[in-house]
Amino acid sequence: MQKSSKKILGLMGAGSAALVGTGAFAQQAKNPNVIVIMADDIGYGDLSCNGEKTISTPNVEKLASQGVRFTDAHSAAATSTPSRYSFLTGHYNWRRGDTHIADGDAGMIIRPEQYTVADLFKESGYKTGAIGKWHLGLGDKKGSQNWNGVITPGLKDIGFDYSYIMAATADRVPCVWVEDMKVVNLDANDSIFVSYVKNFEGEPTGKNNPELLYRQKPSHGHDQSIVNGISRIGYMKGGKNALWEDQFIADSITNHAIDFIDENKDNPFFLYLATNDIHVPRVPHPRFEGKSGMGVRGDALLEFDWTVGKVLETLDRLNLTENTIIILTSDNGPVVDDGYQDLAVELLGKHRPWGEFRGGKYSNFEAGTRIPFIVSWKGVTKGTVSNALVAQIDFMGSMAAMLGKELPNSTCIDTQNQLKSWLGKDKKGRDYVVESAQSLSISDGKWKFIRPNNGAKMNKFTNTELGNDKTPQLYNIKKDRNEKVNLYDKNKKKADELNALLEAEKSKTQK
Ligand code: NG6
Ligand code: CA
Repeated sequence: MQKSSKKILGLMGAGSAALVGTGAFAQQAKNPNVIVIMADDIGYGDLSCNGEKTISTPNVEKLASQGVRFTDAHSAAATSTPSRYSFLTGHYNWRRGDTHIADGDAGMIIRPEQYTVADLFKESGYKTGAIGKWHLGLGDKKGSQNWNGVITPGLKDIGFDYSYIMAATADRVPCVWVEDMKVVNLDANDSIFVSYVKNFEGEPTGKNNPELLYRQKPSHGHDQSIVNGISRIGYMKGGKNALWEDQFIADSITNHAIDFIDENKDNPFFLYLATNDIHVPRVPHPRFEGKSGMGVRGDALLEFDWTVGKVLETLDRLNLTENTIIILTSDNGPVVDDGYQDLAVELLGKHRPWGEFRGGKYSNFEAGTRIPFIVSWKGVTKGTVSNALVAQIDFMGSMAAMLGKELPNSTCIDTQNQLKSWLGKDKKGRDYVVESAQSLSISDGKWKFIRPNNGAKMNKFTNTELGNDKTPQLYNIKKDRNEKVNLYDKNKKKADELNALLEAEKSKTQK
């Protein structure tokens, strides 16, 4: 794998040159700032701009009112690690066997030699930052990190000038912030130890000491080390001063994002702002408590909306609104009970996190990977709705086009220049998208084909229909939004066509 090469991928097409020269686009400064707000587990129906009347997310609505809101946008995968891997590299997760949901002590999945979107911006003279949830491994090898020193390789080695991150997820140890590859607030006399194999002697666990779980109890899994009265996945010991407090996670992420924007107001910047909301354990700040009427899951959605509001406010204050592209999306579809007894199921009421789609996080069905997607560039986009077929994996190709940069002959073989569709100027978008969950699926916007799979029909813990079936599935997703009628037997020709496209994708290799 080469980081850069003289040989160029033929991605640019009628990219930046054509767009930059025309209309409103020409009015904009050459190198707009780019902020990606990557939510965690927020479903298509979880944001009020997408039509559900059960929740109100006004700041996201405001963003939509000045951007392009997409109805047919897709993440590459139905869980975090593989989805984020694809987003940041332009390379499908399923081409590798090691992008499954990462432990908190996983080694770096994106290695320093792999080209990333952060490299792309950095090479274009941007300051680059990653703030919030990471979940793509740190350090060289699983379990090998020095949590008490410099954790290397780290985000600096894959293009991020600045990082302030949680190593994995809020429900996985270590429960600490890592800033520029070092644990924040670490007391030198209280070293941190992490293991995903066995507990440290004398340390309580959710399993053995349920009486210590004063904040949230697990509904499934999550019964290992206890931090702040919540048991997590994995074992950790020490680092008392460095432990995050769950109710301040969103504030901490948001404040660091604001600081990053402030510090870079005079130069182009790329900020990957990955919220912890609304992943489990859901512990929003007390000021959101009870505000949604849906319990902590709904309150965390309001907290997410607050973060969006703070970003918009900061850009306004610094006069950067017109010169900043904001992309708001989510890593995968929604889940209600994801392992803690937080009353999310009981208090959901009529709210449909998945909108009109079937399944959810983990699923081959549409709600697994059909995600919220808004692209806003004030002055260029204008509060429209687009039904174009778009995919997160095109971030790399589209941004390269915007920057007038050619992508190196690297692993980013799956990304396309979709800048025109992302800015609402092309109504069609991609010819098809590939999605991965339990199986691989492909959709051309009208037809969706799911490969046969022997997996379970249900995730019985989260109560999610997984979309696994021993026979191939073909749905007319335009009409049959809920994937109820399998048309495979009636239209084998279409299924074969789509399957052949999938096969062709699978055999594509690095040039
Ligand atoms: C699952 C966890 C779930 C969540 C998920 C990753 C259990 C029982 N479930 O294994 O709670 O952490 O992994 O979510 O442990 S993701 O959004 O980061 O992919
Ligand atoms: Ca997720």
